[in-house]
Amino acid sequence: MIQIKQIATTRMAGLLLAGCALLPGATFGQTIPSLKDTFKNDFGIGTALHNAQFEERDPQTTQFIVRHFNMATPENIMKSAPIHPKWDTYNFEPADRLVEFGKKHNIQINGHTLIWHSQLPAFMRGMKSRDSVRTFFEDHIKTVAGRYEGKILSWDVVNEALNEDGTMRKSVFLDYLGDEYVTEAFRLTQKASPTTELYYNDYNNEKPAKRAGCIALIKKIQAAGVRIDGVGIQGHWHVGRVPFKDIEESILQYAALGLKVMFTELDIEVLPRNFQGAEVGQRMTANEQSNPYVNGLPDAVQQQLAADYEALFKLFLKHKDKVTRVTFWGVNDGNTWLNNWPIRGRTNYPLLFDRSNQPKPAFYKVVALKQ
Ligand code: 9MR
Repeated sequence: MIQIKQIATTRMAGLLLAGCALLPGATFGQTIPSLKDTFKNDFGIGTALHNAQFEERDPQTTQFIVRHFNMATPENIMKSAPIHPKWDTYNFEPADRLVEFGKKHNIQINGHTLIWHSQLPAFMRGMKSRDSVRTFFEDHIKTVAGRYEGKILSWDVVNEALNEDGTMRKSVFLDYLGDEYVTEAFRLTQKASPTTELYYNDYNNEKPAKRAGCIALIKKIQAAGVRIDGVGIQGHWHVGRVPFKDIEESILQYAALGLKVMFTELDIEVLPRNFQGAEVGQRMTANEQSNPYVNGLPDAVQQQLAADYEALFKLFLKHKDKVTRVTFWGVNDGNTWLNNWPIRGRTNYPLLFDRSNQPKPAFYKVVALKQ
């Protein structure tokens, strides 16, 4: 508390001083430390972006993003439904614009995602033959990964292929291609895009059972002589319940396989939820208690959120030789997916910046680790 107050006071003084020297068009946001610069010797700092942001519809938003992030993941536009809407039709325009945005602002792009059971194109629905699934699988990877060869840093080649108990998740790919499909996806991506880093990405894969399944999957890919460069732990956690021990153990175990470890979709949600993870198909019914902070976050929760982020970044820094990237799933609390999932229209507060891009106590705790 005291520390935050002190930082806040220092910040106010800083704002007043810096305010005198601001260039035309500059915002007060520029007077706070830049996240990406703060951690420039440790790991990349990323964010998920949607169209309005990478189309630069609002110059202040662009300025803010460019100041704090050096990596970006498309929140939706590179998923198979939007990028491959019909058998022989691809919509590359948004992804091309994102790549341009990255080039212009020195932001590396993490492609998300080639093979995922969710957000599949409509023509995949009801697909009932091995041959057609195989054709989709091969064409999709070849065409999409091929197009961005040399233009993006990495691909989440396969996303969320596992159940909570570590077994393979039932999907159209598992049903028709068997569990070899994961290795095969990496093999095809490597061929189509040889210079791109290749990752497996999932949520809850820091938990022991799912982690064991994830390790088995990785070992299988490696045993087949196929390249896998990293594993993404999404990091959709809940305030006061961040599984620090499991996270640390996972960093160690994944790194021991020779992989880069990254936190790819970080957010810490503060609203009531009766399950953990990020299974997009799961929903909850709204009731009187489900949206308690419409008028603001109570101080106790704000402080807990700050403490959780502080402990998390302490852990990331401890293992900075293994952790290569930390990506937040959204720029600020106003555009997080958690305002609409698992219940639509809630007021959530899972990120470091509030709805006006102002830093929250969690931001100051995180940057203070490097000061
Ligand atoms: O944040 C994304 C949201 O806008 C989409 O509606 C949703 C649909 O599938 O996907 C969200 O992103 C997910 C990511 O692609 C994979 N891991 C879980 C993320 C949150 O659901």
